[in-house]
Amino acid sequence: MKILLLCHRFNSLSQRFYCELSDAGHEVSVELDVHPESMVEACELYKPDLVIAPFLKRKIPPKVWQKYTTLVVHPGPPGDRGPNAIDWAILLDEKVWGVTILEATEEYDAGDIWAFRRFPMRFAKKSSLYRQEVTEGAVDCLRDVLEALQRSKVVKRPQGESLFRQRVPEDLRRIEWEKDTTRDLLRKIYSGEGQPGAIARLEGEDYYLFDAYEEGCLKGKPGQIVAKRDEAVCVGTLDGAVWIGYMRKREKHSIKLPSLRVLPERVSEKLREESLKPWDAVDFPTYREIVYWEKKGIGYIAFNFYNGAMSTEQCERLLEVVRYAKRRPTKAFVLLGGEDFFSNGMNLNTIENAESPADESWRNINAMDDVCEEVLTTLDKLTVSALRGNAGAGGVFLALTCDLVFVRDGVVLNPHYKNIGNLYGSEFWTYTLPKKVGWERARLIMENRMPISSKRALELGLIDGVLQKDREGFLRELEHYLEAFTGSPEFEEFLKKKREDRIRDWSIKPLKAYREEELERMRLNFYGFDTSYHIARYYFVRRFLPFRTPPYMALHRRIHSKP
Ligand code: COA
Ligand code: THG
Repeated sequence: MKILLLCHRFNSLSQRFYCELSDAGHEVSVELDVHPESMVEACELYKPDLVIAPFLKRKIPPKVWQKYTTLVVHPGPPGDRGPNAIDWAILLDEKVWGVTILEATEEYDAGDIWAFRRFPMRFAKKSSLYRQEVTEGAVDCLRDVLEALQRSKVVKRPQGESLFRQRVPEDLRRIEWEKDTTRDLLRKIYSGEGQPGAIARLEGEDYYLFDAYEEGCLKGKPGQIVAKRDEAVCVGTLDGAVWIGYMRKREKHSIKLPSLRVLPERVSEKLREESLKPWDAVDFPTYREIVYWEKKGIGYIAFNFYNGAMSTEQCERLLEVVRYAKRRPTKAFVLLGGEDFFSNGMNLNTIENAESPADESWRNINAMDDVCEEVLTTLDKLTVSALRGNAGAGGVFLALTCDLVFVRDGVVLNPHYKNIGNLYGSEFWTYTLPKKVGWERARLIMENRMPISSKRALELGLIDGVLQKDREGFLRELEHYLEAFTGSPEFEEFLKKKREDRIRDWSIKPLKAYREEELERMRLNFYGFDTSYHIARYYFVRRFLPFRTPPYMALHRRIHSKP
C-alpha cells in the first residue's frame, strides 16, 4: 500500500510507525502538519491507499478523510478523547490506560474505533509511558489494522459513550509546596513531562520543572532547595524531598536545561553537594544518572541521561565510570544507555545555552570521543552495548564502539548525522562503520536520513542481534547470553582474536588518526562558513515547527518535483 503519515512532528511514535510500515513492505510518505491545506495537497499529490496520523494536533480537513481512509492514534482507551490524554490519566491516577486507533471525523477523536489496547498504568513520566506502553500498544493496533485491511475484514466499532477532556489548565499542574505531598508533586511533574512541564516557584521565581525523582533519605522545608548532585537539585516537600533534573525558565522559547544551569548561580554556590558514586549501593529511591553494577563477572553501566542527550560534563562523568569498569576484575562490561533512549549523542540544549556554542560543540564532541576511545581501547574485556531505547546520531556510533551490539525489538535507530545541519560526525564512525558493513553500505547508511528499525539494522549488518521486546525479558536474555558466552571455552579465543585484530588495524592506521580526521571535518561544521548546523540547532532546541516538510520524508513532494 501507499501510506501517508500526517504528523505534528516526526516524533518517536511517528518514526516507529514509519519503520513498521516500511518493514512490512509498504511505501510510506510523511507530511508534517504545516497547514491544513498542505494535508489536502499531500493527499492529492500522493493519492495514498491509507492515511494515518500517529501524532497530530491539528484537525484533519474533511477533504482528506471524506476521500481517503484516515486513521488517528489516540493515546487513551476507547471513549477517552482530547489533546492531553496521558496527562489526564496520570493526574487522575488511572489504574488502567490504553491506546486507540480511530477513524478521523469532523469531531476530534469521535470516529469509529478500528483497534485498541489496554495496559496497566505505571507511575512514571508521561514521555516514558508514551515511549513505552503507548508506542507498543499503538504498534499492535497498527498490525491489527493492516491485517484487517489486507483481508478486507475491517470491523469498526462506533464510540458509544465518550468523554472529551480539554487541555490540562496550567494551574492544575502548579506545584503547591505547602499542600502537595511528594506523590502529588511527582504526579504533576510526571504528567507534564516532555511538554509543557509543571510550574513551581523556587527561590522567588517561577520555573517549569521536568525530570523529577523521589528522594528517600534527604529532607527539607517544603519548596526549599537542600542539596545538589551533578546538575540536579533536591527540594524539600511536606513529607520528604524530590530531585529535579531539568528546568526551563518561564519565557516563550526558553530552553530546557539541567537545573543548575537555569537557577541563578548564587543558588548553586551555597548548596551542599550530595555526591553518590555510580558504583555505590543504595537501598532507597534517589536521583542517579549513571549506575554501575556487577553480576556474574559482568559489569553493567546504565546512563539515563534526559532525552538521551549527553553534555560535555555528562560524558566526563561517564568516562570516569568506563575507566572504573575497565579496571574491574570482570570479563565484560555492557553499555546499557537509558531506558527510553540509549543515547542521542551530544547535548544540543547545553550547547545552545553556552556563551560560545561553537566552542561548546567542540568540547562536547571531544568528550563524546573520549568515551568512545576508552571503550574501543578495551582489549582485555568483551565490550557490549545493549539498546533498550532508541538511539540517534552520535548515540548510535557510541554503541558501535563495542564488540557486540544488541538491540531490543522495537527500537528505532537514526544512524546518521544529517538532521541537525548535516554534520560530518565523529565517535570513530569512520573506523567502526566500514569495518562492520563495508564502505559502500556505510555511505548508504550515512546518507539515508530516515530512521531504521532494529530488524533492518540487523539485515544491514549494523548490529549483532535483536533481543526480545519486553524490557525485562530483554535484560534477562542479554544476561543469559553474556554469562554463557563469557563462560564458554571460545571466549578466550574471542578476546585473543579481538586484540590481534585491533592491533593490526591500528598499525595500518592509528585510532587517533580516525579521530583527528573526523574532528577536522567537525571543526568546519562548527567554525566554518556554512552555518547550517547552528541554524538547525537554534530551531531544534526551541522546538520550532518546520515551515515545510523536507522532501526527504515527503515522497509525494519529491515525485511531483521531477521534471
Ligand atoms: N540534544 C538535546 N535534546 C535532544 C537530543 C539531543 N541530542 N536528541 C533528542 N532530544 C530531545 C528533543 O528535543 C525532545 O525534547 P522534548 O523533551 O522537549 O520534547 C526529545 O528529546 C524527544 O523528542 P520526540 O521524539 O519529539 O518526543 P517523543 O516522541 O519521545 O515524545 C512527548 C514526547 C510524549 C512529550 C510528546 O510526543 C507527547 O506529548 N505525546 C503525546 C500527545 C499526543 O499524542 N496527543 C494526541 C494528539 S494531540
Ligand atoms: N478528526 C480529525 N482530525 C483530527 C482528529 C480527529 N486530528 C488529530 C486529532 N484527531 C488528534 N486528537 C486531538 C484531540 C483534541 C484536540 C487536538 C487533537 C484539541 N485541540 C484544541 C482545540 O482545537 O481547541 C487545541 C488545539 C491546539 O492547541 O493544538 O482539543 O479525530 N478530522
